[in-house]
Amino acid sequence: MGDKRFNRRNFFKIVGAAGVATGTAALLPKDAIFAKSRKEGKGGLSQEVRPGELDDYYGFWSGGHSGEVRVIGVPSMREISRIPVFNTDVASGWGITNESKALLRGRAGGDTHHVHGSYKDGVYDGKYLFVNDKLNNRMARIRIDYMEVDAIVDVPNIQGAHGLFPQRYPRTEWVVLNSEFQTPVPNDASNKKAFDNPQEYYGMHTIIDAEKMEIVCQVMLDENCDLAATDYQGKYSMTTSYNIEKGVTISEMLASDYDYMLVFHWGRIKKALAAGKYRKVNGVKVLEGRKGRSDIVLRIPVPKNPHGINISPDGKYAVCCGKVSPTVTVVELDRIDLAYAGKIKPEECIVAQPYVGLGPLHTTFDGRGNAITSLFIDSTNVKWNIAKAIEAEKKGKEAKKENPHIVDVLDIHYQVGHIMATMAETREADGKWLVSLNKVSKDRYLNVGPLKPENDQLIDISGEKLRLVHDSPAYIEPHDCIMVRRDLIESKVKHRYEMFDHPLAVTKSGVERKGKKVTIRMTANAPVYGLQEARVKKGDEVTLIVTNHDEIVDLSNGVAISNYNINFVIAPYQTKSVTFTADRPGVHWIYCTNFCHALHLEMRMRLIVEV
Ligand code: K7E
Ligand code: CA
Repeated sequence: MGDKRFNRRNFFKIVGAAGVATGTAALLPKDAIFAKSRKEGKGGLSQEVRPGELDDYYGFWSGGHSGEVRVIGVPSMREISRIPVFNTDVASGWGITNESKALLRGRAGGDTHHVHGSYKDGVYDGKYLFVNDKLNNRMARIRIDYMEVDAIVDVPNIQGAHGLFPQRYPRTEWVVLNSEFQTPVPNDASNKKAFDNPQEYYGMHTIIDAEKMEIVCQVMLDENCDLAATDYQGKYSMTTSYNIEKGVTISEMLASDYDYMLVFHWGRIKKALAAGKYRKVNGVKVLEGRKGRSDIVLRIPVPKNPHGINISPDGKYAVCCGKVSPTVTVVELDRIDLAYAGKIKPEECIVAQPYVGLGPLHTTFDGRGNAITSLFIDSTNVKWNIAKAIEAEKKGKEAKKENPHIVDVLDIHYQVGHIMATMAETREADGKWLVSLNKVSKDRYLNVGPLKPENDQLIDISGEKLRLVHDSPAYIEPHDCIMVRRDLIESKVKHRYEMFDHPLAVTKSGVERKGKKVTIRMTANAPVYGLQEARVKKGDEVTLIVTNHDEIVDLSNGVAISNYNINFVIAPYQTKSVTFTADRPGVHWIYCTNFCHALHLEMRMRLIVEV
């Protein structure tokens, strides 16, 4: 149990009893953490995480049209935290502070679908997470040490920024981001001739530099790009395309009997860039990728309107989900070299097309040669064996009839989109847990009105059969997730900020006036701010900068200005700032919103706005 004096509850008692003086926090060790690892149950996987124990995996969930990312403990399925990304979060102040506003550049709102981590040698390196914004066409990077967004890149020339995947090998230098919607390029008044001519709408496969968070280039296509993947060799990225027709209505998008899996040749892309074979559109290098005009894109025909594309953890196969076809298409990645060399036809990269059921959307892997595919229409997860599917394909029609590849089918509740197994998008897929991100929960929870939660179901995949263990409600609407072994993340995550990484970190409180601009600088040490009052004049442009000087783990302060709709939280050693116009005269209490101390309620000061 460790030293009882030092747990958080006792900390409040001690500090409370010690009085209001600042610096009482120093009575405590800086990193007093006593939680334990979970004990594994007997006879299969146990989901139980007892009080005081920690989960085995960090789950990173996209938040869909909530615009955020969520951190879920697996296997408990407890929501541990939320990382605001493209949204406004009034609890933490994301979208309210100057720091977050600078990253959001005036657009707080988003639609996150795909969260993926940065890699080294095909396994997460614990540095970054990347996430798309389908609404405003950008990509954010979250630094894992603070679990906070540190960069957002706006991507011009695309719409429906959807499939996203980082380079897996040798390390993440590039991240690819797809445009699901074709548009005119450029898409502005200069090109209004194209508005009514969908044949002049194009898709883009965008490549982003993961460190610089700048666009490397875009590959222009007639097709749209839906989901994205990268291989385990650093040679190719892939996407599915469901609108090779350039349709603008559903029936037009379904007109062709087939669509494509597109494969992008990174070596040739680098060559084309070096040779200057691009034009610049809105400041971005755009490479020619259209059919018949370029050798950097390979088009593998697949049954019409495919959706997910996932790479098996051994790096051998890409699995493309049929969506409107009840099959998945298995592409052997080694054959792509041959197809690029013109030795085989693109369709000869396909080594199996097994039946899986109705509405296959996404596939994940157990690392033991099995794939698990989500079936939206059937409302099932189907486990199937990749080698058996390939073998049956070789033997021919009769062998395929028996569906020898299917291992198990599990009913889920209901209408599943993505599924993901633990570590499945890495070389170290461990085949323990599967999460089925179901779009519909219907009757699985207490009725909360017409808008119901999603239903994330936890499934034990350690045995032959898929075993449903837990239902977990999720607020609208996660699309995808990854589950990362705890050891790859935990040691990277910090308990406090580096105070002076923030150029405005405050060490001395005070008020400074330059004309009509007033800067209020103050420290926060629970339970006091560094100032008891600040006086400004009506109409002043006020910048408030606050630094939390408490080094105690988990001792965060809030800063809220009454009637000014300003509210944010500062974690240990963190600095945040806000700028506002003092347009409401009077006495306005600035108070701490985040419970910090026995005298938390007394942690307040006056902002006096004089006329
Ligand atoms: Cu299938 Cu946006 Cu990955 Cu939703 S996407 S389910
Ligand atoms: Ca189509």
